[in-house]
Amino acid sequence: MPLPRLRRATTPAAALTLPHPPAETGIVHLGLGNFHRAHQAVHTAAALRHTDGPWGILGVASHSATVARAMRDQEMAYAVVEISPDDTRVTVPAVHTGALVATEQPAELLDALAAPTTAVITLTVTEHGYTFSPRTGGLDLDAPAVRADLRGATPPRTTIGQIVRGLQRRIRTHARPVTVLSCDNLAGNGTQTRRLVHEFTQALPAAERDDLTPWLESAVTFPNSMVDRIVPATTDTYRHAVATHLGVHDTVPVPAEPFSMWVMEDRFAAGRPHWETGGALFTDDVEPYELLKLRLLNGTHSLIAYLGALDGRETIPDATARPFIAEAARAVLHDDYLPTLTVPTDIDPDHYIGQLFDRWANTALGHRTRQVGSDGSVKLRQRVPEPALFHLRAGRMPHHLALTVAAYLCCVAPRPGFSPGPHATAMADPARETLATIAGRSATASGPPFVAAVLDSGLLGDGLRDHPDFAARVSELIDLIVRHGPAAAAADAAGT
Ligand code: CS2
Repeated sequence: MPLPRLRRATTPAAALTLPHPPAETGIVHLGLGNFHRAHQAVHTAAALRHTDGPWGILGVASHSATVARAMRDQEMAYAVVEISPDDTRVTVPAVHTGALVATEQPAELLDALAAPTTAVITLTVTEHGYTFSPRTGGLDLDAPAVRADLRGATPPRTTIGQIVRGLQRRIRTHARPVTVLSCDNLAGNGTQTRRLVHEFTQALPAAERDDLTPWLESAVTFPNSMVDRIVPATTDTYRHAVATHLGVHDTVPVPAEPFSMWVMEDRFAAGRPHWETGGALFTDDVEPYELLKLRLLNGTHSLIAYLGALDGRETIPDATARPFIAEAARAVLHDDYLPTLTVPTDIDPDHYIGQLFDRWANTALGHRTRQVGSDGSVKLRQRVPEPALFHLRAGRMPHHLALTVAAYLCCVAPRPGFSPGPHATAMADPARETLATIAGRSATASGPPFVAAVLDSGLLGDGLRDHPDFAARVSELIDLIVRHGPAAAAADAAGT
């Protein structure tokens, strides 16, 4: 007999983290992906268990309708399947009050952003969703979607365009304050979002700017935040886990590791849930937490993913089980990233690092190298250039950061006669075309001129183009990967 579909009524009470879904929507969330559903939604449900409030979340999917439709079919319920090698826990946060698809319901989206009851707009749209210019790191005013949003003849499609159009409507109707909270892996994610919103506003025709700029200054805050939870893509394994644990069929469960961390600045313009009772930490200075996580976890993760994919490994735990990859991960973490950080006083670095290796080794989770390796062009810019410059300016070569860039370029820049393997080939990256063009101009995707041209394109920020020694080291390591494989390159980076 087919299982009943997951709905609040069919869910065993023990799995429901909230006895009643919130009645009011106080948060509009852009980016209804797995990460949000296993992180912010879970922390919000945990907070609401302690202190009730008008903090239901309206989830907005940017493009794909699958999750939003399934959630609507399931009365906004979905399961979080928390997986560790020895345990599986299934819970149902049910904290959403609705689910929209931005491309299908643009008017509802703007209404929600402008609603006087909306106090917080949160975002998990991935690094790629911020429409950064690959050259300036600011808003990409050349991107056709950004230009269309600035013209405003059609509903806004970019996240920044949607936010600004929503805020514009807000100021025209009631001008109540609101907070925009980025929960993406960007250094200074609030500061960067604020910059993009201001740049978009400045690029609007004068007549359309209303009093937007002074109002943005006085009524809208953009706190910085650090978010952390490993959340792979959903597969049938997790649907089966829900069926086994809850006896219902959920088409869109979310897998997650047990670990979860959320640190934010307490600068909310119009109130917020008591997230501290749901496991979040508030601080005046998020930067040390952000950099710690962005470099030690995300930076090392990228190296593991690229070396792993080139070595034919499908998952991160498979990759870290390879001694040369575990060694390279330790080296990049300890030698190249750690010296660039001020570790927050409440974190014990040895414990934190030990935990990272345990988290990456979570075989039950099956996080794929292709998922972590995707969008490297936008991710690496947040992870690699600053630490690399820290060392280069002090006259030291960060060999394992050079290896990270080399392995990335081997995965996504085509070179004749070399196949990076199926996991690298499956990595999506907005810069694939640009890299192919640069490779075409340099005759091949290796050699110092190719790497110099990549650095010159601004793909990894500005500073690295002034360090030809870094380009030369990346080029040597590319050569080793192509001729002898990733293990040989890792041995060379380690100086062995
Ligand atoms: C990963 C992150 O895909 C990636 O680039 O490094 O998604 C990572 O799993 C999360 O940031 C963990 O919090």
